[in-house]
Amino acid sequence: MSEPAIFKAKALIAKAQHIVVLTGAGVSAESGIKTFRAAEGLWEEHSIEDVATPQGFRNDPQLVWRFYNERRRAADIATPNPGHIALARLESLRLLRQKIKSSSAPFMILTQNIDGLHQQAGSQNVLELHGSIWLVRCTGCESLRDDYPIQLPVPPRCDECGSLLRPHVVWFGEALEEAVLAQAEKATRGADLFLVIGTSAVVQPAASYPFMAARRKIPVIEINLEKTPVSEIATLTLLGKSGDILPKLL
Ligand code: BJW
Ligand code: ZN
Repeated sequence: MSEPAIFKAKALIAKAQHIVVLTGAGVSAESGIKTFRAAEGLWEEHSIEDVATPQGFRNDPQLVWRFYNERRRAADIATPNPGHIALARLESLRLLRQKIKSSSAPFMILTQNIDGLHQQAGSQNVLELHGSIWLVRCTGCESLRDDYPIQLPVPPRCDECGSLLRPHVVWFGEALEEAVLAQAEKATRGADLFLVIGTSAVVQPAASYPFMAARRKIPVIEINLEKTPVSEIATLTLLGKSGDILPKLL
């Protein structure tokens, strides 16, 4: 990746007052978390319909829980990589620099990831679009808990009402939480720079946010190993690992 591109990206970041960052599985790849759509990715080993849809869970909750128990184990041993840490540092520098109070935050991460690694790296303003692997929801009484052991019994049942528990994540065909959608759209409308990092940008509605920003003529910087649909509208596409590129942008 060329030095002039890094220089241009740094200049856009220095000028921006309201940075919104959309992240995907690629940002956690260097922490040892599998992505979805790569060769040897999660969707090569598992059928999407079986493990990431409400119908799949209804048909075989044991299979789905074995999948999420394995993901909980992987997320538990993972630690933030230099990409996560650079984003957290960028946010803290922005908070120090913020001079005027504004209704839009100076820095916000919209993550499709459920692993919690941005928060573990110290990022404060993180919106989890697809939920969290650490939250478990009761399909009966809707109670939400984060204090279950890393490996749950298969399938787990609610202490309160005995109903089946499910991971608090968003599967295909399920709507994102309304409050989450509203916050993501508000942040995107208030952004004056949009970064898209480590996502194939094919899953809606997350993939639509960089396009919304581009329609408002906001610069969009993409960081990915390869080109994606976002590359068509990006001001800059920086090809490479986010853990290598992000620290260079500070
Ligand atoms: C690196 C790297 C390194 C690797 N450095 N880069 C409009 C049009 C068409 C379809 C739809 C539409 N609206 C809705 C849909 C349907 C569907 C959808 O989008 N389908 C498309 C796939 C066709 N969307 C939904 O169903 C959504 N729901 C919805 O819209 O509901 C509407 C509704 C309203 C009212 C009632 C009912 C419904 C929900 C989508 C939920 C997605 N869920 C998952 C699972 C979450 C839980 C879990 O993690 O288990 O989310 S699927 C999976 O994909 C996961 C991810 O968050 C998501 C995105 O994947 P991501 O992060 O992009 O990963 P990859 O693997 O694809 O890409 C990794 C990238 O990183 C690659 O580009 C690499 O090159 C790169 N990379 N190493 C930098 N080191
Ligand atoms: Zn319950």
